[in-house]
Amino acid sequence: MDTKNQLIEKLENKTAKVAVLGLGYVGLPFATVFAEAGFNVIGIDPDERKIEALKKGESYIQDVPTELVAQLVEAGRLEATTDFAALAEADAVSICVPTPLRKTGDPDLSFILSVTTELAKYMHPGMVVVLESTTYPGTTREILLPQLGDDTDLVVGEDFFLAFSPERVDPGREDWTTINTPKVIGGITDACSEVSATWYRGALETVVSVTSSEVAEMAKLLENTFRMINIGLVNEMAVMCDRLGIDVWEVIDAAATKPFGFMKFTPGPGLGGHCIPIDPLYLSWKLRSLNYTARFIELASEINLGMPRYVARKVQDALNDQSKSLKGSNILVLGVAYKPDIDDLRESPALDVIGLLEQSGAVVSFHDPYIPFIKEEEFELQSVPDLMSAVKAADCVVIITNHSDYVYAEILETAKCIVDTRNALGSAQRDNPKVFRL
Ligand code: SAJ
Repeated sequence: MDTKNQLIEKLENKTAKVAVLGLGYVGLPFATVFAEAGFNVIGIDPDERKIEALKKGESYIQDVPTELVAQLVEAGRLEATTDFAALAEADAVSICVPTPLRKTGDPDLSFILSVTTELAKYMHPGMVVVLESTTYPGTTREILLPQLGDDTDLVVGEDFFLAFSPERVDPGREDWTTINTPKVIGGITDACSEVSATWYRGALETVVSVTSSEVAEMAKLLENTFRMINIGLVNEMAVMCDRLGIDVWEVIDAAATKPFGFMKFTPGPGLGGHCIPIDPLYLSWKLRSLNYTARFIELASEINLGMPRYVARKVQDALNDQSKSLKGSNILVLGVAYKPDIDDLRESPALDVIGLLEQSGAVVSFHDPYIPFIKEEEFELQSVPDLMSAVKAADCVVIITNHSDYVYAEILETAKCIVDTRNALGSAQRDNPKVFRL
């Protein structure tokens, strides 16, 4: 039996040893799902704290229950190590490392490059490798293949199999999970697509095979660019409606009554998170290298990046209404996580709003039930311990993230004035003189 069919047999009977490189919000759910499905999984991550926690049977990811980790570790289904040498025994490897942006706005592939260099040391015939990290089209073929194939004399599609499958993890979501969210996967060759899809079908409910790794890479970028551009559109609608004296929230609700051909997005203080503000810039960066300007992405990014400043101006208008200046005023920011009811601060526009207000001399504090403190280069702040006394003391309260924990009626009653960037107070406050809305 040839290498491909031997590997397929091990994947189908789940005797294949699975390795997951990177145990963050994508890697740990992936590792537990494949372990639950019956594979023996070893998680590899350079962060000792993560490995120690997992060895003790503890989860550090909101969506992965500690009881599940404990049970899988106890059963010997899930192991964890910082040592990449564990890859020597692996048959199926999933790469789930971060793909952030550099300060320059260019893609930072350093995490992919470092784990690929390690993986190349342990490559052997009969391995399948799948990259999950969001990246520009061509990364799997141009970056991983040379290191995993050419440098090891292994022939892709015969000795080893290489594919891309975009992660679709939405932190905090309970309806769509790693197991039931349809998973797109595409290989360097047809045999790579076949082997990798066989592996994934051993644990995931719906696996959608596409003809190449580039199609899979681009599908993910379309998904998230679609969101980023539509959020940019409604943010610009908010600015235009403000100029026109029209309630943008009522406009959007009215448009959303259309049962077809429309998808509701809402304006906000900017674009946060680990995906939406970042992934599209991987695409525009790649196209620039091909002398093409991805105008929609660049325009939407410009609009979204301008929203924190737009909000800071709203705060200035609200204070001006009380004949107060920004300088010296006490501003309370409510909600700093990048979206409601989660504890993730990555790329949160709240950080930009706070920075801008502080630059104008305002005295800024924040409250967030999920985030106890903020440690940025420009400032460090603790979440205020007593919410309502802080609301009462503030010259202006700014709702940046509309966590469902807040009792907005009480905040409305107590605050001197409120800038509501999420329509958290509802359109009934449209004519309330102390409420300023996007
Ligand atoms: N946002 C708006 N207006 C909107 C929607 C979002 O301002 O109408 C803002 C949010 O406040 C946040 C940012 O955009 O700051 C991103 O929001 P998001 O809802 O897209 O949340 P994410 O970043 O967690 O997106 C994830 C994505 N999942 C993956 O990339 C695997 C995205 O593809 C999902 O569609 C999204 O969750 C989801 O549907 O919740």
